[in-house]
Amino acid sequence: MPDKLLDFRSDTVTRPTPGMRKAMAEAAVGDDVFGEDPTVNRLQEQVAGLLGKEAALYVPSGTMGNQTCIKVHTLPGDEVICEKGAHVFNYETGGIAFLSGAQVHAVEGKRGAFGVAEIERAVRPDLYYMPKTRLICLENTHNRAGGTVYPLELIREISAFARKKNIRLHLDGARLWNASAATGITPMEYASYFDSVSVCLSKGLGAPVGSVIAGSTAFIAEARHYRKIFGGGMRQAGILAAAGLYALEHNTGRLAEDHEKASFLARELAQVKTFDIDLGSVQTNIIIIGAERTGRSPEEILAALRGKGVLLTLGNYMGLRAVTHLDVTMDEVKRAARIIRETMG
Ligand code: TLP
Repeated sequence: MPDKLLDFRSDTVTRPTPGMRKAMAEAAVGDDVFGEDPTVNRLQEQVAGLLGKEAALYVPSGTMGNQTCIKVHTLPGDEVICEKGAHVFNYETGGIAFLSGAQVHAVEGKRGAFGVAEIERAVRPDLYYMPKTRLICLENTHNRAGGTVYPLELIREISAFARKKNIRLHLDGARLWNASAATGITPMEYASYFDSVSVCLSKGLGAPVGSVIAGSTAFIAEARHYRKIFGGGMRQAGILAAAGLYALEHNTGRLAEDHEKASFLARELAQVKTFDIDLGSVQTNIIIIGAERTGRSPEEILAALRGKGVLLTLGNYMGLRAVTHLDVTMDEVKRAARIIRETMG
C-alpha cells in the first residue's frame, strides 16, 4: 500500500490548512444560542450578502440546512417535488418524512434537471383529498447526476411558475460555488430565483464543518427555531465559522482547478473500455462511472483500487464516483488515472 492514499471519495475529505487553522484559533467567539458569536454573525451577514438575501443562518451540515428549510416551508402531509436523484431524497436518511412529515414526489430529470413541463405533471390539483404541492427543491450542482450545472433558463422558468402557483422553491446549493465557477453566473443571480438556499462550506471550499441557509428575515427567524429543535444550536461556533469565512475568502477562486482535474481524470478513465462515462456530464468536480460492463461488482473494484492506494466511492446503481478537490494535485490525479487504468486492464 503506498504511503499517501489518493482520496477521490468526496470533496468533503479535505483537511483544514495551517492558514485556516490559524484563523480558527484566533476567532473571536461568544454564545451563538444568544446570537452573541461575532464570527458566526459575520459569516451569516457575509453569506446573506453574497446570496442577496435578507438573512442567513449557520448550521452544522448541508443535511441540516436542507431539512431545516424544508421544515419551515412545509406542513405534515404536504408534497415536495424534487429530482429522482436529489440528495434531499436519497441521502438525507428519509429526513423529509421523519422531520417534516411530508412526502416526496420524485420527478426524473435529464442530468439532474427538469423543466416546467415535468413539474406541471407532478403538481397536484387543488382537491381536498390530495396532498398539497408545497415545495420544489432543485440541486445545483447535482451530485448524483455527476456535478451537473442546472441550466439558468430552466431555473428562471421554474421560479416564475412556482410564484404563479404559490409553490415555494428551495435550492440545495451544497456546490453552488462550483456551479458559479463553471458558468460565471454569480451565486446571487442563482439565489435570486429561490425562496431559500442552502450552501456548504465543507465541500469544495475545504472548511471542516458547516453550511449556511439564507432567505427572508421571517424565514430565517423560523429556521432558527427549528435549528434548535434539530439540535443545531451551537455555542462558541465562531471557531468553526472562522474556517468558513477563510474558505470563502481563499477557496472559491480556485474551484476551476478542481474542474480541470475532473475533466482530465474523466477523459483518462473514459479510455477504460468497460467503463461508461458521460463526458458531457462532467461539468464541475464529480465523475460518475458506469461499471456494469466490467463484469465486477463496484465493491470489488473499490477494494482492488484501495489496495493500490486509490479511493473512490459508490456512485449511481452499479457505478462508481470520483470527486476532485483541493487536497489532490494534478500530479496525483495523473497517478490515480494510471493506477485505475492499469487495475481495470
Ligand atoms: N453529499 C455527500 C454525501 O452525502 C453523498 C458527498 O460526499 O457528496 N446536498 C448535496 C448536493 C450534497 O452532495 C451533500 C453531501 C449534502 C447536501 C449534505 O451535506 P452534509 O454531508 O454536510 O450533510
